[in-house]
Amino acid sequence: MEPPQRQQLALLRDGLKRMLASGVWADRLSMDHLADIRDLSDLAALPFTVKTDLSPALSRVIVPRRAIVRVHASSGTTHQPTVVAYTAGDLDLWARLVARGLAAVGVGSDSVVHSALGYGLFTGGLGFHAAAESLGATVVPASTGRSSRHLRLIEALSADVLFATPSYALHLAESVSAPPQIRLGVFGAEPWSEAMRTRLEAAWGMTAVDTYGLSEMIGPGVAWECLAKDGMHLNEDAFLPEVVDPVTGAVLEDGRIGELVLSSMAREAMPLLRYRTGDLTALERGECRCGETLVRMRRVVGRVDGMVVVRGVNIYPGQLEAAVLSVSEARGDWQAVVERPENLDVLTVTVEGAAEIQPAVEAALHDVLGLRVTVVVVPPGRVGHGGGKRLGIQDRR
Ligand code: DLL
Repeated sequence: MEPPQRQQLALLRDGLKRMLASGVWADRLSMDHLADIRDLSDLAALPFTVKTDLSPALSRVIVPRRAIVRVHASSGTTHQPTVVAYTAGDLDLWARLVARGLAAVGVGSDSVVHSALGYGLFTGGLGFHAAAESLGATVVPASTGRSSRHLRLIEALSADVLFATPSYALHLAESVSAPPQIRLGVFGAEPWSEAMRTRLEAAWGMTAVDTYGLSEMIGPGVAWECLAKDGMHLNEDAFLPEVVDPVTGAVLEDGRIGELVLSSMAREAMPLLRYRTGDLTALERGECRCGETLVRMRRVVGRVDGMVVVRGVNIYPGQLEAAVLSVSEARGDWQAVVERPENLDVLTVTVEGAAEIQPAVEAALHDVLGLRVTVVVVPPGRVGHGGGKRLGIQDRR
């Protein structure tokens, strides 16, 4: 067995032992489960954890209350927010895992980082903040909202790195004729496409990289893209990844797209076994061009629950985004709603731009989806962006 696999097996067994000793998981796990684990592949025989297993709030914390130093919550766009807890050791691990990805793309003591991620219950702001500070960077905790202030601050403080959701970064760039130059953008927290990367890089004159995480695991810091931009390196020394068939739960081989399942056995306060993330991606092994050997996860293509079926066609938000952005005159802010007046599904996509682009956007959407879509073009600034995550396709049927 390869040494990293041996480490992962030790991590799994240790995490499971702590979960069992706490009694918190007695309804789901027993000593038999621990005895069954002889090899990493035995992970597949253990039960899954789903979002509803994590309520009521803090019921799955396996350390005494006095060991908890912080709580955060998932953004909860599709469900109730889930509260997650951290010990001091978890915060330290978190900063190290996020810092690993930031260091790989050159964030260090010479960097001035403008963080337009939300500070608060959302893990993005504080999670990235601690990591960038630990690398010695100068961090501007600008948080979300007030676009003009962001642009003024970036200019005044000569920031060279931007942390934001990709949709908000594009919104900021498009709210002025010439945004300040930024060297590097570190983006995540919502699905985004290669078309969006191209747009962002052109708008800011930057290199844009992807980063992935979720509150239930720790927040950002699960996986990070290096400058080779060839998939995100998954921090396997803290999270054990699997990709499963979303319907049957069977583990899929590397390269196949399915639901990402993660086990956070290095966590102290709230380790989770085989957590169903709901995110669709594929895993790939082998050395990256940057020399890193951690398993890579592909760009998230959507969520298991983010798909809407319109007149029998499965549609993911990422497809809409790619189609809208393929029309160069269309701006990056868009909204999509499905309704069912008179028993017929109608998908309406609202985009910002000049009225003349309407037929081009309609054609691009028809091309990508194979479906007629109603396109409404509104003047720039009407769709708007508060700085948080972009909502998916709203289903009002
Ligand atoms: O969004 C953590 C984060 C903050 C990641 C900042 C990256 C940057 P939650 O609010 O719990 O945590 O939302 C987690 O967001 O299950 C995915 O559906 C989605 N998501 C996060 N990163 C990406 C990404 C943070 N790079 C949920 N691409 C996850 C696509 C992402 N989706």
